[in-house]
Amino acid sequence: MPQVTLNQARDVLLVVDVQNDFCPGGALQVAEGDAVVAPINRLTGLFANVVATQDWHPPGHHSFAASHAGKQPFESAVLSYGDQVLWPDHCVAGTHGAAFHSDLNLDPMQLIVRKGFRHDIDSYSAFFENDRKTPTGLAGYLRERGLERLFICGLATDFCVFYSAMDGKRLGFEVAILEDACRAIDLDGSLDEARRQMGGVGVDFSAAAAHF
Ligand code: VGL
Ligand code: ZN
Repeated sequence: MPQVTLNQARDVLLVVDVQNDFCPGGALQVAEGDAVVAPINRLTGLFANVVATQDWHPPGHHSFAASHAGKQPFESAVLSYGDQVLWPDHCVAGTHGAAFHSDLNLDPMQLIVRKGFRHDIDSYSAFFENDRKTPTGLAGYLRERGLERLFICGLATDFCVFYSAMDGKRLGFEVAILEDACRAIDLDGSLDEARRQMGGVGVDFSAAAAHF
C-alpha cells in the first residue's frame, strides 16, 4: 500500500516499547533500536490517534534470568503459563532503562499502557499477558473509541510488536506493521518465524513509515 490514506476516525498508531533498555547501550539492547525514534516522531504527528506501550517490570521479575538459579540470559524456562525466554534484567519500573528514549515525542500519546508489572508473569503483547488471557485493557479502550485499524511500530519486531500484532488480529482488529519503524532482537531465527506467523494470520506488511 504505497502512500497510505488514513481514516482518522478509525486508525490508531501503536508505538511499542521505545525505551532506553531496548536501545543501544541498554540492558536488552536491540541493534539500531534508536533508529525507530525519528520515523515514529514523524508518524505520531500524522495520526489523530496514538497509543504507546511501556515495558514495566518489578525488580526480580520472573522473566529475568537472574531470578532463576543456574539460568543465563536468552535461555528458556518452562513457567506456569508455558515457555518463557529469560532476559537480562531490563525495564525495571522507575529506572532510566524503563524510561522512553529521551528524543521520543510523548506529547501525542493519548494512552500509555504499562505491561509486565506482575511479578510472576511476563507480558509481550499490548493486549494480553504471556498466559495469553490476562487482558491489559487496551482492546476495550480501542473498541470504546471506535478504533479498528492498528498500525504498529517500535521494539522489538519479533517479540512485543509480534505478539501485539497476533493478538490484535485474534481480537478482530485490522493490523499493519510498519517494519521500517521497527527493529528486532532476532534470537535463533525469531524474526523470520514472527514474520511467517504474522503473514499466516493476515497481518499487512505492505505499508511502511516511508509511505506516509
Ligand atoms: C520485549 C523482551 C522482553 C519487547 C520486552 O519489548 O519486545 N522483549 N521484554
Ligand atoms: Zn520485558
